Amino acid sequence: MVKKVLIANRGEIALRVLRACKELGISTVAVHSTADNAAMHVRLADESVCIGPPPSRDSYLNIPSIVAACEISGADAVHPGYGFLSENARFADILDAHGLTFIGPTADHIRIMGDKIEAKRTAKRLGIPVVPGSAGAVTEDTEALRIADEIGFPVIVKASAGGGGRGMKVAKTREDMVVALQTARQEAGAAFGDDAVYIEKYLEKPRHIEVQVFGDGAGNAIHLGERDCSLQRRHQKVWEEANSPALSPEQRKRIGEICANAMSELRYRGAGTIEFLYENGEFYFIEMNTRLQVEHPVTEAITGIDLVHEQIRVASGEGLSVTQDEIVFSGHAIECRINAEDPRTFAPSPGKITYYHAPGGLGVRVDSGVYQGYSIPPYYDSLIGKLIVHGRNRAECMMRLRRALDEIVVDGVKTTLPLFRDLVDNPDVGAGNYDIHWLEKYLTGGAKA
Ligand code: MV4
Repeated sequence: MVKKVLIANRGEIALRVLRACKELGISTVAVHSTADNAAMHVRLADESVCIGPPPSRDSYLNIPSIVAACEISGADAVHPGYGFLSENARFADILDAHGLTFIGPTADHIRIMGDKIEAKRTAKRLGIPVVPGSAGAVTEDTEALRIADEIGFPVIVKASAGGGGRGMKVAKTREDMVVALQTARQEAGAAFGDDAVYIEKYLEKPRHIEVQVFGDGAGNAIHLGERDCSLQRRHQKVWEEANSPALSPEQRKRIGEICANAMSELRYRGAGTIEFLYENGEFYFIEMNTRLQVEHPVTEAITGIDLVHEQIRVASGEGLSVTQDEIVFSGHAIECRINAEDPRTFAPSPGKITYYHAPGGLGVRVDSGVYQGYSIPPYYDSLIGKLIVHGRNRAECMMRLRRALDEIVVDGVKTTLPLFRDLVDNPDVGAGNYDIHWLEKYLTGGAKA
């Protein structure tokens, strides 16, 4: 087992990883920018190293500083959390070259999935259903038109180096096609230094359903069910739940097995998330994330499995602690992302938390790095905590969520809590009746009451 883990992240996820390390008897090293001297992860870690000034590029993204922090602290492994360097293949290679363990997949697997064309080609080869579209990159207008005519309009042009909603253009008709292709190409070239684009059938009202997978790198792989992340705004997830209200147990088992078999064949190591659009009973692969995700606690709630423990185990070469047959899915879980933002405009609201009270009770979990008197710095994303609620079924989960939202108090900054108090009482949300566009329509007053 690894002995001393450097946590190359901040905020709630740094604390989340720290807790798993403590449970496993592993020493922890926090790294932090000068804006995070007073952060909870720094206080709770066994050791801490300041790695630079507030801007991420000079601290949490600064690879030489992080490698140096490993050397001075004697850490033998690095957990990257999510965001920052978590999907940086070069970082994984550099750690490897220094004899340090990257708690994540191989650099090669990160690289494959980071290239969306290569990811889709790989998924298809492994038997995962993909969105109909071009076989690879499309360079010629005539070729683009031929493919679009074949699959039918509307189509979407996506940047191969994009992902997470960056670099996409929809063409509703044949007339839009040439402009969509040109703009997508041009924007991709400017944003990513890679202008490769591909074409897909545009799905109009899908849900976003993602499957949690885990591999040991030796061909053993499992799935931990799915999460429904359709409630989002501008590609930022707001509310996630497991199971998806849209799936039957048979559909869950089938897509889960397809994903686990694919990861087994790929000899994937570590945690992964296979993202699908789901429409009219069919799954369509869009991307794979090669990291632990923000919303992983809903999966932990329904399986009882600590995903960070599993990450550390497989990175240490110990193998997974469970087989597929041993996994029992139990009840329902919902996560609300609490952001320090105006609940209507979503404008960031950094500043001092003057009063804080966390909710508690059966089935309630709060993952957060904040405390009363803490000042949220303005330099990073606005996620300040996650409220995760579990119940024996979705109705009980919603009931418990309503109660927990009533208990929690965060004063001094604006938060998204009022939005969740509205959502938990909304009939569509209550019925699980929503797609990826629902929240944005609701926020602009277009959704059914
Ligand atoms: C799509 C799509 C419709 N059809 N692909 C956006 C994020 C990126 N991961 C993929 N995205 C989409 N791809 C096809 N063929 C609609 C979206 C999309 C979306 C997907 C998931 C969650 C929220 C979304 C919001 C807008 C668009």
